[in-house]
Order: sequence, then structure tokens, then C-alpha cells
Amino acid sequence: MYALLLTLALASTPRACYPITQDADRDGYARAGALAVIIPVPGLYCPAGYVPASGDCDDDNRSIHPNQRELPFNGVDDNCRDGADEVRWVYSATPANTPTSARMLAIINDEDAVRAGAEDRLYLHLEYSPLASAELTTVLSPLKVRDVDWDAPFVSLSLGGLVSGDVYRIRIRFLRRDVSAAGGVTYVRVTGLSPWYYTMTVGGSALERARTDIVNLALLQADDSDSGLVGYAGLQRDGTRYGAASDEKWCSEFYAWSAGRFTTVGGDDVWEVLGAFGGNVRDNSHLGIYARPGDYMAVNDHGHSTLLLAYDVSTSPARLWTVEGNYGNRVEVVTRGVETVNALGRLHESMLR
Ligand SMILES: [Ca+2]
Ligand SMILES: [Ca+2]
Ligand SMILES: [Ca+2]
Repeated sequence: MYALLLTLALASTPRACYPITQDADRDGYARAGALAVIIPVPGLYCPAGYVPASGDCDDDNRSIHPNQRELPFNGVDDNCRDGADEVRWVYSATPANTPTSARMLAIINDEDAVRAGAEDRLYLHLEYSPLASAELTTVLSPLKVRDVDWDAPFVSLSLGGLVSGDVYRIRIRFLRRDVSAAGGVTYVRVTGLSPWYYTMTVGGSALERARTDIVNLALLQADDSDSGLVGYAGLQRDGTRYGAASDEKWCSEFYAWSAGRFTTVGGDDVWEVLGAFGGNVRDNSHLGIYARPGDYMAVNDHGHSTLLLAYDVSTSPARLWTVEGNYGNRVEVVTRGVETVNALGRLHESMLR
């Protein structure tokens, strides 16, 4: 009997869950600020009477929660992020980037921005940085927004002067240009800052181009997850594109799925995916030299794994940018400390399809 109990205990992992009493509208998200309790659970699931996530900014409305798609022009923050009616970036698995430029589409969802645009007074602030030095952000002067169909408004942006094979983040804010009677010009904010748009410029070699493809495919999945389209949302799996099974090794499956189209990487759990790298596995020393976008990292004592975006030297100590499957049952772009890394799977030319 003791042996059986011990086995059950080992099969459980601690997980943060929220009492269902903290989820008044029963949409599966506890109210923002709710306190978690740590419960040993088998797999990923919180037991009956608990929900697995919090951050619900309107716990009286089932259609508002952190995994909701932001609805345009309603003045409501539907997804509990980035304010009401924020810009929606259009992601693609193959964005029209070049080695030195990134091209982006941003859908305008805000009434005030459309009104300023219809009056030909709409400008935007654009700021960007490579993730490898993310704190060193460049802000451009106000750019005039032109050639927009105000019935279905979006802006097309091209950002040049970038470095080949690097991951960047970009965000914008809309401004209205006002001219006073005396002729003074001011730019008034009409929207908050958009969410960050993440993308990778095209790499130079076949291997570097494969990294670009892998990263941009994974970033598309993160955007889908932000819209509530894929990923686990409670007890039913809906991440069918990852082929995840109910015993949940979703982080490694996400990496194998993203990299597997372009390389021979395959496998299910963390150890299998690491095994696919053969002799191209290193420990966590000198990550700043060896780690490149699209590489694989086992983290948290091999209990989790990630797809690397950048080694960021703009903070001290340096940190890692990653896109992670099964991050709170979602795909997310996150930062993590170098000390959490156990092993690095380095993509190699011999692994290309
Ligand atoms: Ca709720
Ligand atoms: Ca909205
Ligand atoms: Ca929002």
C-alpha cells in the first residue's frame, strides 16, 4: 500500500490553481489579483473546484477574460491586456521580411484613430529593438499615416536598417496632429501603445534561414494563442495542431512541431527532443556565444523546455527571450534567467530537411 501511495505522489506535480469561488462569472479565469493555492496535481489539470488561470479584468462578464480575442471599436478591453481596442498585428508563418527589413501589417481598431485618419491628421510613433538588446529601444519621429481605406483600416509598415537573422520587437502608438491658431504643431496621443510585434529577419545561410522559418512559425502560434485559437483551455485539449496527448508533454511537442517542418528534430518529451540533436547538445555555459534563435533549451530541471529567441545582454545579468509552448497552457513570448537552463540543443546544418 505504501508503495502505491508513493507512486501516486511522484506522479503529481505542484501547480498553481485558483478556487472557483474567485471566478464569479465561471468563464474559467479567476478575477485579476486572485490568490493561487499550490496543489499537487497529476498532469496539468487543477482538480474540481479550482480553475487554472487568473487575470479576469471583468469577473461579471463571461465574454471578457485573458484568452479572449480583442473585439474592435467597442471601447472595451476584451482581452484584459493593452487597454481597449488596441492595434491587432497580422502575423504570418512567412512574413515578407528581408535580411535587413521587417514588414508588418497593423489593423486599426480604435475609433479615435480612425476619426483622426479620416481628417488626414493621423500619425504614429514606432519603437523597436532587437531582443538581443531589448532595453535599448529606438523611437522614430512621428510618421504620417497615409493611403488607408478607412472602412477597413490597417497600416502597412516597413522597417529597414535591421540585422540579418535577428529577432526584433516593434510597437506603435497613434497620434493626432493638431495645429494651433498661432501655427504651433502638437501631437496628441489617441491610443495607448500597441502590443509588441515580434518577428525575425531573414538569415544568411541555409541553416540561418531555417532558424528564421522556425521562429516565425512559432511566433505565429503565440499570436494564435493570444487570440484564444489554440492551446489548452481547461480540461479539453484544443491544441490539435501539436498532437498533444492527455498526458501532456506539450512544451517539447510544441518545439518539435515548430522545428520539425524544417529540420529532422522530432520526439515527444524533453529527453527525446534533446536526443534528436545528437552531439549538438551543450550545457548552459557560454549561452551568449552558442545559443541562436530557434535552438532548443531544456529548463527547470528538465521539467520544461523552450524555443530560444535571443540572448539579451541589455540586462544584468543577461536574460533569455523564448517562445514557450504550454506556458500556463498557452504559447507565450517570455523572458527567463540563464540559471534556469539545463541543456541547449543547437541546430546544425546536418539536421536540415
Ligand atoms: Ca472569471
Ligand atoms: Ca475591444
Ligand atoms: Ca485589450
